[in-house]
Amino acid sequence: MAIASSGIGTADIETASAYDVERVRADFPLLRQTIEGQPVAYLDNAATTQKPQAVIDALVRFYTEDCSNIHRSVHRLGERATEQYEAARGKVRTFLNAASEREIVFVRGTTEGINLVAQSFRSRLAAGDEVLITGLEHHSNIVPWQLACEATGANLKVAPLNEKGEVDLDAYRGLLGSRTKITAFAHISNALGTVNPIEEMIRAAHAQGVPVLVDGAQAAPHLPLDVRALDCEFYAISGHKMYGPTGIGALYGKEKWLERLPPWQGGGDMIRSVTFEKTTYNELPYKFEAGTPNIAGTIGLGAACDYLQALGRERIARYEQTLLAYGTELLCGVPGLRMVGTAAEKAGVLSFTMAGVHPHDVGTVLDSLGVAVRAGHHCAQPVMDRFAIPATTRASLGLYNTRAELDRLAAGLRRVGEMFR
Ligand code: 7TS
Repeated sequence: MAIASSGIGTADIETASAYDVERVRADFPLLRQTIEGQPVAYLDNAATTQKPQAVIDALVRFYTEDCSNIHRSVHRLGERATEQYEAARGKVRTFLNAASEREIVFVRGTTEGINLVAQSFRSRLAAGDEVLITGLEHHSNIVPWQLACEATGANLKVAPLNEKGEVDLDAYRGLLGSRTKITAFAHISNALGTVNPIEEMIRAAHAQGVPVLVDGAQAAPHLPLDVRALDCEFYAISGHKMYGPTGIGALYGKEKWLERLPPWQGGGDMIRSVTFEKTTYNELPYKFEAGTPNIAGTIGLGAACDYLQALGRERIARYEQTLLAYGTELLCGVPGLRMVGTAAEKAGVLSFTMAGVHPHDVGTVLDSLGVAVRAGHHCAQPVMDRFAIPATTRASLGLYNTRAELDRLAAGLRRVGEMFR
């Protein structure tokens, strides 16, 4: 599934050239905006992505024509809202290739998906047990496990990274053992772009009987996904990083595991019956969906799944790989620039430092040129610590970015170098 960042073959170039990026860009109204007299070069896709008209229309249509609560009203607005909400679940199931819609829980995003598992999993953790993560995790795949460990006396173990920003697989395997109760890792690192060899990591965990949670926040917009082939127990995604709305995401969980885990939030819709003496819970996936959900957002997420499927996820991945190769070469030629994260398998993230210039200054100068990047620790402070730097500047690519935008990025960085010399 991972795509090599080097050695792009002729077939890939042919596929990439068949990809009409200008047509794709026309689907995204925000990209028509100018900043400082230039069209915005939006290179902050790892933080959030822009939305195609089809997603915006789905939100507007819901609020204009179908607004109602779900799973309760007998009137037809309620029926329409429920139908669309559940249709979106089917789209996410297809997007992830899950076996059943019972395995798709709607949540606020990846953060909430991970918190759901970490919280529910407390019932299975005791003093001396271990939770294994890696050194490249986003804070949202660290802190929920720290909270679970604090509450239960379990210990958090961390597999280290090498100089390129790859997980040391031997160390990872060595840390898996009879005490390990669950392991959680990112499919793709937001700070470095590393694509983890998750198939191998899942196999290694399963060989020890350890269930796996994959943080798919950065993979969902970039790679075709198949949770059944991966065989992971849990996979978490965020709508807003895959061209869908904010405040909505999904947690895939194997039915067996979702049945096993207790609910983590109580409220309406997650119950079958309630008395003061005893409450019984609703069937899957509703057991984990307490309260009125983000109905419009869910429908918008379904529209984003449709959009990515129609464009072709394999084609998107190939196109972005050609962009990454182009951008990497350009940036490596900028004087004083050091790339942070040089894994053999990478997705479209260019994280770097510039000698003698603070990343925030780099970001501010680029903004004045209409180039939007992120500067900071990217909610992955342990990654920064590993490379002994406080922050990086990060350009992260999406399916609508172009070589011309990367040219503008590189020209801007040369300008930064001259300004701060
Ligand atoms: N996991 C990874 C790998 C992420 O990149 C992010 C967000 C999250 C989890 C959390 O996702 P959320 O949708 O629940 O917030 N990453 C970033 C980023 O790189 N810049 O801003 C948010």
